[in-house]
Amino acid sequence: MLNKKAKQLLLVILLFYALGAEAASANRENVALSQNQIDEYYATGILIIPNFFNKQEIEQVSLCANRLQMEADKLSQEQTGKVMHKGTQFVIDKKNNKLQIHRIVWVGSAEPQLLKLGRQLKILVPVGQLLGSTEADHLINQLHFKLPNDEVKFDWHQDIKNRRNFDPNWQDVNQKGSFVQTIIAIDPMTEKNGAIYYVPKSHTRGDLFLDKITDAEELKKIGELDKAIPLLLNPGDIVFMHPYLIHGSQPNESSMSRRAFINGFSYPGANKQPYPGEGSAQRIVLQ
Ligand SMILES: O=C(O)CCC(=O)C(=O)O
Repeated sequence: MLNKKAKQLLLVILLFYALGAEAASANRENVALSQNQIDEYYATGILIIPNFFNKQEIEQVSLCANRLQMEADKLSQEQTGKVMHKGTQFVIDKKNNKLQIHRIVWVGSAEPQLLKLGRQLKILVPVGQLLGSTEADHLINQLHFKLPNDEVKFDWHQDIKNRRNFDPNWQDVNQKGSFVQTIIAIDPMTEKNGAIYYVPKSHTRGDLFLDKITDAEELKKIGELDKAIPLLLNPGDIVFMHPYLIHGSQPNESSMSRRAFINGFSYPGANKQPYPGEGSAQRIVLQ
């Protein structure tokens, strides 16, 4: 038999766990997408939520990005191309003696705060809803820098191309693309500083193998690129993007940086290959 003190202690422990579980489920409810938002994502291929990261979170991402930019600059004095450093991959170049950062891959290894920020419940729960899964492989934890006049651009593509390039046996396991890309603006994204352009509803046309098209006119026709519109974002805004949505971006010809924090998650079993970066492509729980 338990004495009075032991019973009281047991009661306190039970209460503690009950309140904890309630708080956790309340959190999930607070951050879940509405059915309208899920419908919008599947109807247009894109869902934009303004002010998703608060000022403090954006400040944290920005400070990490500044440190990584300095690392990239230092590394580029010695070597260019794909450079592994502190478990993070720097894809860097020099053009007219100026640094070009094409991307910094798996940034959370060199800057662990970026992994934490990219794995917040408020990102994972919506991703779980869009994938229809309670687990995912965290494939992308990345920064894109478009520094003034650095000539960095991203050709028209569907993200499914990148998934196929990593794993030729990539499988659309959930029949809904099996991948969700999230893009958070660190700086304003405007038509002048190399905004991403996308073709609304293009995801409904499936994998168009745009990477196999070499003729610019044919690409324009097949991709229906004349329908493309700019993604205009403020710092902290997030975009959830379907893996078949056609998008790309032109160089930043303004005097203002255009940086973005990107996290991508795949449905379990879709990807079977490793990704660059220490700790990448891990299976994580989404709730
Ligand atoms: O940062 C950009 O301009 C392009 C981003 C992009 O194409 C992607 O995340 O797939």
